[in-house]
Amino acid sequence: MSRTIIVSNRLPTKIQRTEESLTFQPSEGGLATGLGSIYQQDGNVWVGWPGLFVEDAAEEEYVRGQLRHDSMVPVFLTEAEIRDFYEGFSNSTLWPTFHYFTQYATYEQEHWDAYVAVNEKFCRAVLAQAGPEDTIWVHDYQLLLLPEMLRRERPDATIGFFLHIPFPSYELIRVLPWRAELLRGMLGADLIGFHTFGYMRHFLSAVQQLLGLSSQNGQIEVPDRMVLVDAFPMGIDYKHYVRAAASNEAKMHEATYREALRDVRVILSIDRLDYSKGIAQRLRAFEVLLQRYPEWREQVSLIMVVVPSRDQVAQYASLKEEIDELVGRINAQYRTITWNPIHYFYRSFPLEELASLYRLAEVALVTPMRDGMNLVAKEFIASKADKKGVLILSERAGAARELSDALIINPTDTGQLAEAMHDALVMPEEEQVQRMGSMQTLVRQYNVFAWTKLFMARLEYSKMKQHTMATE
Ligand code: GDG
Repeated sequence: MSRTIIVSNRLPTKIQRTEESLTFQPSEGGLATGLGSIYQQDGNVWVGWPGLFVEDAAEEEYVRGQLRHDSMVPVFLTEAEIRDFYEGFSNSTLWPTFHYFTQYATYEQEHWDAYVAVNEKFCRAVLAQAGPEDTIWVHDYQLLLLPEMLRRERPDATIGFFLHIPFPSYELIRVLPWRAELLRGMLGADLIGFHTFGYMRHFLSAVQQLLGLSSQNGQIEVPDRMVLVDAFPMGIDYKHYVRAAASNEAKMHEATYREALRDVRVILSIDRLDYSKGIAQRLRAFEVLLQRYPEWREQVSLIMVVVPSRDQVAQYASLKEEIDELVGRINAQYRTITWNPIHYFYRSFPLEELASLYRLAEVALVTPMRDGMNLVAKEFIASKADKKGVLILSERAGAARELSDALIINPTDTGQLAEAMHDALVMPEEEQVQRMGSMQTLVRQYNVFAWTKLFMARLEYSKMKQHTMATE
């Protein structure tokens, strides 16, 4: 019987080290939920890094044993690999390049060498699990070389690859010293998926210009095989967010916050700390709103949740300082004894508290400079049972391709963003309900389970097509 092996940099689990022991908790990420229905059945497994440095062989054995019960197989990284592969090549070379921040990208031979070595390590771990008939689904930018490495060892395997971040224009890809190797690595797959057709087009153009391989209808002919390329916009577990928002716990938190905020109207933003998310620009736009429309002072507050992330990488530490300073300055300038313009949280919240913030907010600000998809936008939509609320969405988030009933803005245009906030605050209820209703229909239907099913079906189809071509 054929099995499915999911491979991603991080396993869908959170392991924390306390003084006496390690604690294991399932992670709530969208990918974990979406693929949960696959990897925990029929002997399927998920291969990935458990997210922490494991000290010795005994501890490795213990972690391996614990994860085995939940169909997970760990790939352990050394401290040098965490530094050079993860913080280095993945987060200081690929992440900035793919998000159009080339000024932050570094090009270090040592980081590249570690990237190759860790992809090989993942390859060995997958091969130890996978038989020749198995389906392997590789995820994201940390593992771009893996499809080809697997293909070399298992020429007949069914291999899918999905990129969760944008695929940028050829002009950015061509800057990378290892651009051809990276593209060839991806082409080891039978099916390559992106969130949008735009990313897919950029990929096809890069493959054409850098490898000289042309494509027709999203099919690339490589020696001996066809590679299929397509767009699969990722969704969320819709019902999960509806339920969380309807829970008593979320309602209780909401009531407490409303009382504390004295019924001030709420604009909300939630992101990981990242320069791609446009957090500083958003703060400047909120300041413009308070300058241009003084009537909103003491009437509106911005609740801004920033989840700590990658603080070992230099740009993230300086972005944190910039945000701290901006929040401090704006609050000091505009606050009154009874009103705080910005409520800024640098930490993460449990799901029910997050849901209570989605309930509380009249306006959600999702304004990244670049974002593969952005799931927060979809979660806000799912949480609005009464359909009241307005989403302000950056034209450069993948989600903007689907959510055209949001107020779509250019995040670098602080004036336009401030106007959109004003428009959202004065939008008639009827219009809010109409816009939110049509976005809910879409997000409910194209949920994460539909996404998984579609990708797997397309992967099976691409393999079938290859067999037919080979026997013709
Ligand atoms: C990458 C791509 C693409 C956030 N704060 C808390 C919390 N979260 C959860 C959100 C959401 C998730 O984290 C963030 O997902 P995003 O999609 O917004 O962004 P990335 O983490 O950058 O993800 C992105 C995604 O991959 C999927 O392909 O959409 O473009 O960059 O689910 O709810 N969850 C909890 N507490 C928090 O404080 N519990």
